[in-house]
Parts: sequence; C-alpha cells; structure tokens
Amino acid sequence: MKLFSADLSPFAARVRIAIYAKALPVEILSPPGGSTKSPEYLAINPMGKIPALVLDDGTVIPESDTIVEFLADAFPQSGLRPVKPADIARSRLLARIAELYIMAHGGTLFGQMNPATRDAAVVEGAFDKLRDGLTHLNVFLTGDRYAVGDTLTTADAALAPVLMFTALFSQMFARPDLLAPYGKVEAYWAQVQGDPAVAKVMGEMQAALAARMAG
Ligand SMILES: N[C@@H](CCC(=O)N[C@@H](CS)C(=O)NCC(=O)O)C(=O)O
Repeated sequence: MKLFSADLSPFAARVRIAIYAKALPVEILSPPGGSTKSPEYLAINPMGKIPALVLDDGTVIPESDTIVEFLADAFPQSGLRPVKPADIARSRLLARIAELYIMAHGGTLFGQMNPATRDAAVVEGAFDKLRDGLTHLNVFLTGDRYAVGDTLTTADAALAPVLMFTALFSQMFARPDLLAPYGKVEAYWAQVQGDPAVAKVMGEMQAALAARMAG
C-alpha cells in the first residue's frame, strides 16, 4: 500500500498518525510530478488532492476520513477503532467536530495569513466559528488519556493535526491562546502531544511550516 502525502497537510497528517501509531505497512510518498495537479498525480487521484491511499491491487482511496476508516477495517487488530458501539460513535463524532466545525474555519484562516491582504471581518468570523467548534469539542471530550479510552484511535488521528493548527493560529494572528478557555480540550492537547506518533507528525508539520515561511 502507498500513501501520497505532504508533510504540511493536516489531512495527510491525520492518516500518517494512524500509520505511525499502529506501524501499518504503508509506504509514504510525495505526489509524482511534484504537485497535486501534475498529470502523473491526477492520473492516480483525479480529485487532485492529498492524501490518497493506493492499495496493492491499484484501488485508489482519497479523503482522509475514508482512508483512516479503511485502515481501521483493513487492520482490525491495530485497535484504531474502539470496540463498543457507543465508543465508536463518539470517536466518529469527535472526528466530525474536528473536520466540520473546526478545520473548515481553520482553512479560512489559512487563506488570511498574509497581513497585507488580510480581511479583518473574515478573520473575526472564522475565529468566532472556531470558538464554537472548540465549545462542541469540549462537551464531548472526557478526561480519558486519549480521545476515546486509553489508546490512540481514529479520533486522535483526526483531532491532533486540527488542534495543532488551532494552537498555531493563536500565535500567527497574535491572539491569546485559543484553547485556554476549553479545559478538556487544553488538557487533551497537552496529553496527546506526548504520543510518539503524534509527536513525529507534529515535527514533520512544523518543519514543513518553517520551510514554507522561510521560502
Ligand atoms: N477533504 C479532504 C481535503 C484534502 C485537501 O484539501 N488536501 C489539500 C492539502 S491540505 C490539497 O490536496 N490541496 C490541493 C488542492 O486543493 O489543489 C480530505 O480530508 O482528505
């Protein structure tokens, strides 16, 4: 199996966390032709987005949520998915909150990083929405060691890259720590960064971000 990935992408990071945490046999590659829009990569994933998983029989699976769910099905012994139905539902809920209510607005802020072209109203609106998303997350997180239970699951793979970007946005837009008012989120974020797979992916993302800012 091969994963087409990029170090800075929070969506690809989600999949790499699952792969590293469970030592899954997946080779990690950059898109051929050096871009998501190269003819070589579009021939693999016509959606032109990272990540995409390619199975040994050539089947292509795009979309980070679908890929991580596939990995949980393909490697049931990995423990990527919790066991009890209510825990499975909560891990999916946390992943959905991360994607729909937090990351979607982080994407807006990503487009507002340049102070010269920044629209203050757009930035304020995105921060308001981000705070709503963090409020939801704070309701459904517990004091468990990981998002659901005491081992890393699909929920952690979804949450960690999103919270890293949320923490970064506080710095980049010179705001007080966005996570501070959300006690369970803040405690979870402090805890999950100590996981070796999460720490490895965070290091890859930070190095890629530093290279992007320098260039
Ligand atoms: N919903 C997709 C989003 C993937 C996505 O937007 N990836 C970005 C990288 S962070 C990308 O490939 N962008 C290239 C493009 O849109 O042209 C997922 O969860 O995988």
